[in-house]
Amino acid sequence: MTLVAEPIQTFDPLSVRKDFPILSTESRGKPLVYLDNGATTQKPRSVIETLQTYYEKQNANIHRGVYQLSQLATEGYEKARRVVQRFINAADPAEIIFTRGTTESINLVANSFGRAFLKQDDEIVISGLEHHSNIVPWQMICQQTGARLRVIPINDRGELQLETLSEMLSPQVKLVAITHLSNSLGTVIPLDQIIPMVHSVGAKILVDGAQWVAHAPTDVQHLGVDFYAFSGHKLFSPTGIGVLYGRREVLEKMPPYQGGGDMIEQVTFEKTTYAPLPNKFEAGTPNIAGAIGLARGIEYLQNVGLSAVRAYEKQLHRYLTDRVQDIDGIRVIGTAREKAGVVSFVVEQPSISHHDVGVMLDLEGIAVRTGHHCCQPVMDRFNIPGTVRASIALYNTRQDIDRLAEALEKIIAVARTKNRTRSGSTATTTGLQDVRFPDPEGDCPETVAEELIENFSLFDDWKDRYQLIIEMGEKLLPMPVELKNEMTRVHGCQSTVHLFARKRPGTVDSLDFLADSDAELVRGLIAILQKVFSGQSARSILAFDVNGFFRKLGLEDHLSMGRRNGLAGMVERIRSHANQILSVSG
Ligand code: 7TS
Repeated sequence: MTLVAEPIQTFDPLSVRKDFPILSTESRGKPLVYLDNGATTQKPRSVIETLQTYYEKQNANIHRGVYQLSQLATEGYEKARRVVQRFINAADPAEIIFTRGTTESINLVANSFGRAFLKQDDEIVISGLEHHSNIVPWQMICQQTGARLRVIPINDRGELQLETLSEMLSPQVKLVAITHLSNSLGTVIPLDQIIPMVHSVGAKILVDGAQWVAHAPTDVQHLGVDFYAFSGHKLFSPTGIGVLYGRREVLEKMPPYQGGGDMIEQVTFEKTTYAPLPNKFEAGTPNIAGAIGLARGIEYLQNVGLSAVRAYEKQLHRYLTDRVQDIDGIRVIGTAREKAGVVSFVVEQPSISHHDVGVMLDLEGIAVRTGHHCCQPVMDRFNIPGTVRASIALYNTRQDIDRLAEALEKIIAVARTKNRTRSGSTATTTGLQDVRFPDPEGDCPETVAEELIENFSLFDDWKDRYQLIIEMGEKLLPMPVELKNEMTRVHGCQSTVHLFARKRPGTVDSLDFLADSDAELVRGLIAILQKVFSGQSARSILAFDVNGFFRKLGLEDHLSMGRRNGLAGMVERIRSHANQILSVSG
């Protein structure tokens, strides 16, 4: 698609897709379906080329060189500020502060506004929908100042309870920090109702626009916000660049957040005076290429036309919601009347952990996010550990959603068939003597490990190795429910994991263990650990090079960081039992 001066009001998603090189690549041997735009968006060719051109032809530090290159870079950076200003309709470019992203923008306000205006017993109000980055900075500043953090609750649909907000608001409230669009549930917040309420008690309002800005036009003056934060990478632009908009009158009264170069007027050892806005808040060399790339990303979106994007995505979101909720066995989490961008759900019948669904979708070339989405309080509110989340952008199509729905239907159908044939891992028992533990598979962990490595080496493709792990998990010996308690729970895993170990009867220092998880992949990993360790002597378990073994199986490269941490947690638990056995047996 070529860039045009006037926004086009209808657009063809297939033509838009051609502007994003990554969308024509494959993942796991299948055409990529990218539905994780809430985490980050893909970049159009114009943004990628802008970065390259900047580094090839314009790179220099800004605001300081007398030479032409530095002036070019400075012009590009300051032009980017004006592009952002117009994008959100700020009154003045000085109200646009470049940051690393939403997280840094919020931390800036929490620290600077907090230090200037918060005291004991003041109140900060946030909502039950917030991302951790709009919770933790406020908790930290409350601890430092003695202010209190209060939370607007959400209802079963995932909407804010505005009646409670109106009860909470009092002159003690100094700031309300709230998302514009929830990243975990897709709820759109009725800012037009909230902002006048907040201002009526003299409080300031910060809006976290991380999820919103790519989906619809934003006008900070019309909204009447005091602060508005967003990230470039969720807006078709590079990572490491973001924006804090602040009303000039408020920013003027706030002290700098960080000290350093480019934010001063004059420095002596006795006293420093600060530069005017926006430099006061931009200490050090900023992300110059990032800012220029962000301006290009915004221009791209403006050329497509945000109103057209909004209209198209509304239909697409409706289609996504309908397709997902029509699948038997799936429950959509978050059913607010006004939603955008995101559809979150759990697979309940049969119950399949969000992580397993994500891994199985990945094998079909479909990228979604799974987990708590950095919104643990939202998950707690719905009493679930996490969800599967599909989040759309302007380049997604009905075909993408059809691929997702078809893959989900297949995953559920396969799980139902397996459940019918599975012996059941929730066996109960009356005493430990009835419980079956696996017998050792070899003389020592090394021999079993070698055999496993050989089996795995028959499969080059991770997809086949993954299948092998899942099949091993299916043969796991059942762990009685009585053994699944807080004592046997292994924390630090994304899924629920229990591990019970004991000295193997009739041996000097061998270890037996049983473990189970609600996640299929983890059951497979448990089976691997069991083959290598169960029935082996504590000494040989402690001597075994487990990391080398995982590397050779290919686990290091293919497991997510969370899964690797969980696996390390299980190994740690096994090793600590081995140590205990040794200390008792002397
Ligand atoms: N606020 C919201 C509402 C977000 O969704 C995110 C990131 C942030 C703040 C933090 O943005 P950052 O750019 O500073 O990291 N949300 C997500 C997500 O939903 N999946 O990955 C990141």
